[in-house]
Amino acid sequence: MKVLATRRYPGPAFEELEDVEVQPLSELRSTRPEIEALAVANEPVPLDLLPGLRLVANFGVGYDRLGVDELRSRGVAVTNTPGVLDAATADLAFALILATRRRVVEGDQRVRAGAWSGSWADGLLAEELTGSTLGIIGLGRIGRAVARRAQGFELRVLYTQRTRIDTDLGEYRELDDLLAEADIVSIHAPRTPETTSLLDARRLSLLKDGAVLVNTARGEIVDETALVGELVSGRIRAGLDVYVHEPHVPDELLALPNVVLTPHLGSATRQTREAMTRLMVENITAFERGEPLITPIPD
Ligand code: 8YV
Repeated sequence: MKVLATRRYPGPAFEELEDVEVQPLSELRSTRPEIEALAVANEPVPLDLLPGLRLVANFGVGYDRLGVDELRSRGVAVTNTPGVLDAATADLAFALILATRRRVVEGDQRVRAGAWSGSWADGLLAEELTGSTLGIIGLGRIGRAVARRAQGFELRVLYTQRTRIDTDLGEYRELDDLLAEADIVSIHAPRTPETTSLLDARRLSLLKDGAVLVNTARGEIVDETALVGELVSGRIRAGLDVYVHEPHVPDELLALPNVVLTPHLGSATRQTREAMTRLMVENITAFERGEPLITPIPD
């Protein structure tokens, strides 16, 4: 089966693909009817150029940019890589929670600028993390991994979720109540029509003064213009790994001390990326053998 991969995906499993061509989608110039499977990283799939496509194997758990409705209507199977990136993404959420809450980047910049002139007591006082309240939006696999880490920091955990679940990982709250009560809010929901702009200007205004918002999910879940307004005013703090128009980051954020910015690093550990490649390749080979897909996207 002829596979097109939009890049050489990391790790040894990629070498197991027998008939693979590596080419970014932006370089496809003509129709390629012989391509039956596409290995892709949440990029829009050009079905007009790939009329023979039967499988899209996504490198990543989120598949919001693939154009899934169109793929389904043409009978193209779609897989993703859930589970293997939960720990890495939860770890990054905590890195952002700690960095933002404890003003780590401001401290780093002060040292590098040669501006650390006072004593240990000279400013940069933060709010304590231990004992504070964490609100998790989306208690799926990644949200639960964040909740488990929160226990080690003695955080009180609130969560909100489309359907209320029975769990001892946190207390359920309606979204608006969670936003008003939490000291830190971390987003772990997929981007869907229901979650796009879920945190709009009204909901952002519910956050407490000095609250921390962390987003390692998708930029589109937050109204970015409203978020920029809240951050420019200095009312809240944020740790952001995702943006609406990646790799563009709103200019207004770049000089702000109350924001920590990372370039979509959620799954970016060697072990996790290699496991993502392995799961993607296993889905492709299962399809090729006519076996059930390992992780088809949910209906
Ligand atoms: C990927 C991600 O780096 O899995 C996801 O949903 O956002 C990241 O792990 C990105 O989607 C590229 O596939």
